[in-house]
Amino acid sequence: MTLLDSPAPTAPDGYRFRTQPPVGTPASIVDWVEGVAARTRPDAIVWADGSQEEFDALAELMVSRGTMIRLNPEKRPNSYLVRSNPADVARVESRTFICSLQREDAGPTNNWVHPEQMRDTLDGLFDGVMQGRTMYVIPFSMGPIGSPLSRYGVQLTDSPYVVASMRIMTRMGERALERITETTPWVKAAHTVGYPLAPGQQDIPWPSNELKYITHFPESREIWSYGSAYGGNALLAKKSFALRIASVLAHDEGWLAEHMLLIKATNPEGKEFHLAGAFPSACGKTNLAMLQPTIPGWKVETVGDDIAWLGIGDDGQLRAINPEAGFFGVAPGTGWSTNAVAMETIQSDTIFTNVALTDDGDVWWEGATKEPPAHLIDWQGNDWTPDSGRPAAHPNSRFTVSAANCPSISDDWEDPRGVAIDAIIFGGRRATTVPLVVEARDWAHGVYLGATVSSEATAAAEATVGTLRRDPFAMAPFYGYNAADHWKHWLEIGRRLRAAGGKVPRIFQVNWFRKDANGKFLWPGFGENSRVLEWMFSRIEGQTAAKETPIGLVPVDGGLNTTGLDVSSEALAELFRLDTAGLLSDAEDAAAYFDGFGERVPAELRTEIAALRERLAS
Ligand code: SAT
Ligand code: MN
Repeated sequence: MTLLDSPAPTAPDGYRFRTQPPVGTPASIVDWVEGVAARTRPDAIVWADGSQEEFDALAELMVSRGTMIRLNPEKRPNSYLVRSNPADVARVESRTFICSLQREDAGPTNNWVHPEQMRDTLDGLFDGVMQGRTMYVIPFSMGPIGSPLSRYGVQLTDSPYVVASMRIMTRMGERALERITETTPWVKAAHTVGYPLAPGQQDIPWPSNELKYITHFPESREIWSYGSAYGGNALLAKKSFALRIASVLAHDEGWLAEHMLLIKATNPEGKEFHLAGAFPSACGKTNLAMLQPTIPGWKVETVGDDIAWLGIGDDGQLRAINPEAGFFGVAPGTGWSTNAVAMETIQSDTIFTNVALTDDGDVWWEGATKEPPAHLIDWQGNDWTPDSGRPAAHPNSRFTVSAANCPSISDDWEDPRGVAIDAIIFGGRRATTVPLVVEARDWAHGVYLGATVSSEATAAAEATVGTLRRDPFAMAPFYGYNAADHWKHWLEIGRRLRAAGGKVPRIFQVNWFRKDANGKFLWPGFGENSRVLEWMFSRIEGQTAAKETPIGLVPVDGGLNTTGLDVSSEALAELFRLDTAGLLSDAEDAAAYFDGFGERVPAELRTEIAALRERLAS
C-alpha cells in the first residue's frame, strides 16, 4: 500500500474525505506531498477540497475530540469556540527564522540560521512527526482566483483546526488547485503540531509542542513550521507566505508585499479614494479598516484588514489586492461602541479562539460589552466572575471570519486588477512627539516615515509592554529579507511610478495616540479619524493648503474639519505641537537605528535624516 492509498479518516457524520489527488494535480505537488508523507508518516492523507461539507465534517471531528465547542446556534449560528494550550497563544518571534544562504540577506530584524543547519534540525523534528494523525493537503490562492497579482501555495498540516481556519482565511481547495499547472510557481508550506500519537494513544484537544520552529527559506520559497497550531505560526498563508516569502518574491519581481490595510473612502460628492495603511500590532488597524465616519456624507468600506500586495498596473497606477479572504482579528477591545462593523461581521460563521464562554453558549471578551456577565467560563476552561481578578479572554484571543461576512466589505475588494491607491499612511502608537497627521514632502520623505515607524510593544513582540519599538513599515516581524533592501525597493518603486506617468500616491504619517501631560489621549480616534482622512483627500484633490513644518506638511489653522468635534482648542494645538527637542532626539534615534543596518541603508534615507536635522535646528 502506498501512502496515497491510505485509509480515510471518517468523520462522525459519515462524511468521506477525499484521499486521492484530483485528476490533473501537477506531479510536482503529488511528489512533494508523497515526500513529506514519507518523512512524517501520517496514518492518512486528505486532499482538502474546500467545500462546506468538508468544513462541517472537520468541525464535527473537532467537536467530538473536544477541540471545538459548538456555540449556541440561536446566539451565534455556525460558530465555534476553541481553547488553545496556554503555552500556545500567539506568534512567537523568537522562534521565527529566515534561513537565507547569507546572514546579511536576512538582516538585523530577523533570526537567522544557515539553511543547511536548519534543514538538519527539521529533518530530525519532522521524522515520523505525524504518526497517528491525518495529513491534510491544502492548495490555496493568495488573492482573487485568477488575478494576475495572485500567487499560489500548498500547505500540509496535521491540524484540522488549521484546515478549517485556512478555509476562512484563504481561497483554498479545488478552485485553487485548478489554477496550479505544471508551470505555475507555488510555495511549499509544511506544518506540524509536533505531537505524534503512539498506537492507541489518546489525543488531546490542542496538541502542540513546547519546542517551536517557524522557518522560512527565501531562496527556495519554502516554509516549515513545527510545534504550534496558533495563528501566524500555523496558518502559513498569512504572515509566513503573504508577507515573509511574498516580500522576497515582490522584491525580485518589482512589486510590494506589505503589512497594510486597504480601504475605500467615498466623499459626499460620490468620489472614491483608496488608501493603504501600515500600522504595527495594537494600533487600531482593524478599527480603521472598518471605520464608520462621524462626518456627514462620508463612507468608508473595507478592502483588507491586514495585508496588501501592490504593483504598478498597466495604467501606471499603484494597484493593490488583499491576498487574504478572511479576518483573524483580536477579540478583546472589539465591542459595539468601538467597532460595530466587526461585531456584526462575527455574528455567525466564526471560529473564536481563547475567548470566554457565556452560560447561554455564546462568547464574551473584555470590551465586548461594558458590563461583564456575572459568570463565564474563561479561556482556560475555568469558572470566572468579574471579581476573579484576571481576564476572561486571553489578550491575544481571536475571531476567524470570512471577509465576505463583513457588512462594510467594498464591492471592489475582489477586483482582479486591484484597486488604484491614492494615499499611503504610516501609523504608530506614540504618546508624545508625533503629531496627529503629517503629509510627506515627497516620496523619499514618505519612505523615511515608513522606515522609522515606531510603536509600543504588543503580546507577540515578547517585549516589555510600553517600551518603544522601531517597526519599519510595520514589517519588522514580517520581513523575508534585509529591511534596508526593502526601503531601497520602495524608493525604486517611487521612481518607476513616476516613470509610468500615473498618479503617484501621497504618503502620510498618522498618530492617533498622542497624550497630554496627564496621560490622557488628546484625540478621540475611532470614527473621528474620518476627519483626518477627509483632510488627506482634500490635499490630494488640491482643495486645501497645508503648512510647511520641518517634519512635513500639516493642516493650516482651521484646515482640519472639527465641526461637531468635542476636542478643546488646547488639545488640538497639543496634537500638532512641534516638540523640537523630542523630534531631534527621535531623529538621533532613527539614525542610530539605521546604523544597525550599516552599508545597506540607502543614501537617500541618510540624506532625509540630515535634511530633517537641519530643518529642525534652524
Ligand atoms: O497570529 S498572526 O500572526 O496571524 C496575527 C499577529 O500576531 O499579528
Ligand atoms: Mn497584522
